[in-house]
Amino acid sequence: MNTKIIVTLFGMMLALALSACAPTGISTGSSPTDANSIQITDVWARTVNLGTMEEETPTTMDKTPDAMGSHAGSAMAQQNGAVYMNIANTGAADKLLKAETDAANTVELHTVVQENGMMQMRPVDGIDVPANGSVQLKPGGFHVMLLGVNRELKAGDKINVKLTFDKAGVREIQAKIRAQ
Ligand SMILES: [Cu+2]
Repeated sequence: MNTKIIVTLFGMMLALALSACAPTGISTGSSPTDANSIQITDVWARTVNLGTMEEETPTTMDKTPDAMGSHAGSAMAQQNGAVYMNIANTGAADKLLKAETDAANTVELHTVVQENGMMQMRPVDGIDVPANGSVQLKPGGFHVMLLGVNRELKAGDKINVKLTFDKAGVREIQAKIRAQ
């Protein structure tokens, strides 16, 4: 315990001494400039209909609410959505750890895996953003899962999304609602 503190203190003193010598400082991997190395673009979220049957529903052939109890029930059940985006990184490897939005009760980070010929969603503890690379959140792959969407998400609307990265910290972005 004591040696740990001493080593840490020594490390801090060494870092201070070195940064005093070099005006630009040392790249520690957690410097504030890391926030600038993450660029988030093409942020969009799927439209979510909260079960109110609107006149604009294009296909009525596949949905007959009164014919099936499950459909009638699903109108009452929670509606889920997803947010997609491209995350580019010009710096060291980073990781998206958390996503939040007030448009859903619960927000998770998901991936899609193929199991026994079925595509299944799985929660992940984070989404790696490679150094000097990018990761795309897209249908059929990584996505921000919105569980229990609490308002109608219509095409053209926007929702606020807060992302927390391991190194870049918190980024607040807006997702535009799109049909696909
Ligand atoms: Cu999902």
